[in-house]
Formats: sequence, C-alpha cells, structure tokens
Amino acid sequence: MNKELANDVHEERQRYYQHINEYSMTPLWEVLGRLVPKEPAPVVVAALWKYSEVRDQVLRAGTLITAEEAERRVLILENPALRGNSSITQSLYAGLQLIMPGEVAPAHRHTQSALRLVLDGEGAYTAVDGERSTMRRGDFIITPSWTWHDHGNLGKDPVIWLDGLDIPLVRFFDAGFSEHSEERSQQVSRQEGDALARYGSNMLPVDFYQVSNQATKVFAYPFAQTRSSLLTVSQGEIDRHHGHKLRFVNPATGASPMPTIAAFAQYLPRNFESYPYRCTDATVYVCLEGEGTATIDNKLFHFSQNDVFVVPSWHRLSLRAASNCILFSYSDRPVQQAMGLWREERIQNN
Ligand code: 1HN
Repeated sequence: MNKELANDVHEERQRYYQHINEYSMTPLWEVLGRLVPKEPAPVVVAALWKYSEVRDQVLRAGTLITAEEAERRVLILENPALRGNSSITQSLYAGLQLIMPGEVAPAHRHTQSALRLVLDGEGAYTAVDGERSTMRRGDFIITPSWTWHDHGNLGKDPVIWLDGLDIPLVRFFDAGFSEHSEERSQQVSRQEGDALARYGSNMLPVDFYQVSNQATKVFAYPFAQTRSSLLTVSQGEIDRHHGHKLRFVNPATGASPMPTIAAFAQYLPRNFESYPYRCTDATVYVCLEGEGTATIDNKLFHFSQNDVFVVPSWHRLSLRAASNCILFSYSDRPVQQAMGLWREERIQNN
C-alpha cells in the first residue's frame, strides 16, 4: 500500500471508530494485544514503605482524629501506579492502622476479608466473633468475611498493625456489604485461646467437618508458634528460591486461612541469597525480623524491620539476607488457583 492510500484507510477507520463510539462499541483489533498479552504486563509497580519513615506519619494521625471518629484510623499504602484506588495490588489492599491507649475501634462486619499483622506496641486486642486475641508483635490474625470485629487498646502504648484486605477484589465483583453493630465492643463469649484450642491444635471438635470454601475458625496465629516452626525447619534443607518458607493454612482443610488471601512466613538465614523466582500472584511482604535486600526485576530495595514492600505479578524476585530474616507475605494466590490461573517459575541462577 502506498503512503497516501494508507493514510486514507487510516482516516476512514478513525471516522468509523468515532461513529460506532456513539453506540458504545469499539473495535477489538485495536486492543487485542493488550487484552491477551503474551505474558502478564502489570500496571502495578514494585514499591517499598520504610517503617522508620512512615511511623511518625501514622502516629500523627493519632493527634488529628480519634479511632471512634475515623471508625478505623488507617493510612492506606497505595501502589504508586494505582493512586486513588486504595489498592496495593490490583486485587489487594494494605494499610497501617493505629489505635491509641484507651481507644476502641467499634464493632462492624463486612464481606471483605481482612488480615492483621501486628508491628508495633503492646496491649491491644482484636475481637472476632466473641473472642478477643491479645495482639503481640508478629501475630497474624484474620477477620473472615462477614464476621463481627472490633479492636481496643488496654495498654499504655500506641499500637500499629498492618491490615491486608481483599477490598479491590470484592469491589471488582460488586459484592460488598457491611453493617455496624449496636454494641461498640462485642460481648466476649469465649475465653482467649478457645478457637486455637478447638481448631488449631491438631484436633477438631468431634462433629466438625468444614465446608471447603469457608475460612478457618482459627483466627489468631501467634508469632511465637510461627517463629518456632520456622527456626525448627531451618535446621533442614533450604529451598534455593524461597529459603525456609511455610504457608499458613486452615488446619481443617489444608487450604489458605481465608478463601481469597494466602499468607506465608519465611526464614532466610544470614547471607542467604535466593535464586530468582516469579509467580502470577502479586505479593505484599513485611519484614518482621532482620534486614536485607529484595531485587525486583532489577530494582533494588533495602528492607529492615517492619518495612512493607510489594512485588508485582510475574516480576523476578531475589531476596538477600544481611542478617537472619523473617518475612511475612500475603497474596491472592488461592483465587488464582481456584481459577486455574496461577503460575510460577523457578529461575536457575546461571
Ligand atoms: C476494616 O474493617 C478494618 O476492621 C481495617 O480494622 C481496614 C479497610 C477497608 C475497609 C474495612 C478493621 C479496613 C476495614
């Protein structure tokens, strides 16, 4: 085709596109490559939040608004490529929540599932379905879809934790419901540790068989146990890509604790350098102990205690531990697995 003719064709097509636009139609052939990429081409970018920088910002919120007024006093960690979306990845949300001594974050429930990872301060509790759990640093606590939950701080320190929710996923499905409770703090109906004893101690109530797509009834995974398990398995053989990595499960089924969010903990011994690895579930990491670096598609990030970083889908991740490290992470892996979409690649280091 000569240049003039090509120009004519182009212009006629553009006129045609404008015309069909009035019928809310658009040509597939102009967007097909983006709709069906050869491999994931995420908009999400790798990013890191340094706790030593953001802690003061979170504490400042404590002087500007009460937990009661805010309902939840949280600074959202927004992916730099998704500003305004309350999202750290396309499917997940992350935020840093602050509760001051004496405060209550009132009881409510919603269809979004939530996890907490306790980072800073002592003396707070979170109550889920009538049972309170004392929040200790590193504890991983879940609030499954549609369970009542409230938080309180009975101690002397400000307490800060990371919230992880499936907010963007539920928004995508337009399946969000919520309600406030009549009670500010829910009535305590079971003693602390009841759920862990019943559902998380290698036994289950005699007539309990869990429906497979439901969240676990174990809602608190104490860090003391996680840490001890990691240190014990670290005496065994190391995985070149993951270090010593375990996934949190619903002990009644072996599935993820909640149907939409997987959570992991890993131990990286000092000087360990992982082989590059990639997977399709964009993942949020939190450094619980130690320090090191994460190389994410050739971008270098230094992490230390309480730093949060996000690894986009299909980005190569290599972790290096400058000291013994414990990392927590969460992602939408169970959703991708249920859909038959999840992929991973272990890259050999040569
Ligand atoms: C929520 O209920 C909590 O209960 C935290 O602590 C963060 C973000 C969006 C929607 C609900 C909480 C939240 C949230």
